[in-house]
Amino acid sequence: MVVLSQPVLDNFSTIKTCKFPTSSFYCGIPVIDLLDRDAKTHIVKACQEFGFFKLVNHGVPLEFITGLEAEATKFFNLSQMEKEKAGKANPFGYGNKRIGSNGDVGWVEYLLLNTNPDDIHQKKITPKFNFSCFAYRSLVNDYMSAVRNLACEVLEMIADGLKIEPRYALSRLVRDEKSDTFFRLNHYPPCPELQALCGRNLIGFGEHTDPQIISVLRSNNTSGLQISLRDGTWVSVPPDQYSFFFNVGDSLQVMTNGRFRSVRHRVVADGVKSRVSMIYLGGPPLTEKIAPLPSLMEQGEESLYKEFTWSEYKKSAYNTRLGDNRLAFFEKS
Ligand code: GA4
Repeated sequence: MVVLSQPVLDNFSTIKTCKFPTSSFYCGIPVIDLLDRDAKTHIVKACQEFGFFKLVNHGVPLEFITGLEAEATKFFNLSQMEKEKAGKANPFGYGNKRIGSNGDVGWVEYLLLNTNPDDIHQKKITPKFNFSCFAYRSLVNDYMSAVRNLACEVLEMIADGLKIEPRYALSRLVRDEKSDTFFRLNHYPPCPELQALCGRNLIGFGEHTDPQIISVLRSNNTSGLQISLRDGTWVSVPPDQYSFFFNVGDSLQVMTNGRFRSVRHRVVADGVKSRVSMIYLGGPPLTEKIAPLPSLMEQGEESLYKEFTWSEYKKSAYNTRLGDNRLAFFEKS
């Protein structure tokens, strides 16, 4: 048995660890080529079976991605004092280890942004927080608009694949100027001490589902992302810095009346390498009603969920712990 010395334990005691080998990769992750003419069929299948897929040939210019990653790395390399000048992630700004406000922690530091000027949470932003002071404001804008377009293209392919009408029924929600979209830059520092001491890795971001419609993730070449399969088995996703990974969120699960699966996922910090990821979390406007799309419902099919607006769902989600099943409160019994 390995006994951890007290200082090492003190540093990590509240953060969970995991003995999962992050380097034994699962080879069954669906890979969709955007240029494939059957892409929409493959996307629908992947969203039903996994709630997750990798997209290649996506057309987002590499310089948008590498430029933003370089600036994010510069930011995370600043001193703690400099980073804290971004203001606390309460709820938008810089955060370190604490995730949300209900006691969750992880081996992660991050910048969390929201693009909706109407969000009541925005009022809580500390006066110090002014994202435009960062050199990469325009890089974030270029990246966000390219990824938003990509997310819309994928949502329109989903609508086509599911025969939803009109085909912009889903994409309009994230395209809307009032779309409640989040953007998250995460840095998972390596933790060699713990790995050397007991062969365990720290949980960077605990298991959860994303509340929004669709999430688009890009990371550097460090592993760590794991998804839960339908049978509950956790598998490691091979990293690929040139591709995007798409997650179905809770709202899309509801809008497809459970046909699509909001995927549970988590991130395990690497023992030796830093992981940097950027996630676009495409959400609807706050006032939007989240319900199964009428053109998808078969005759006599009933909604599995009670009616709610995105604002109601978000409010409820922010009162939960990271790993909770947030949709359970809205399921019809
Ligand atoms: C999970 C997905 C997004 O990262 C996020 C997270 C949010 C936060 O970090 O503030 C939450 C989490 C996420 C769901 C439950 C609540 C809120 C932390 C948490 C414990 C930005 C989001 O939208 O929901």
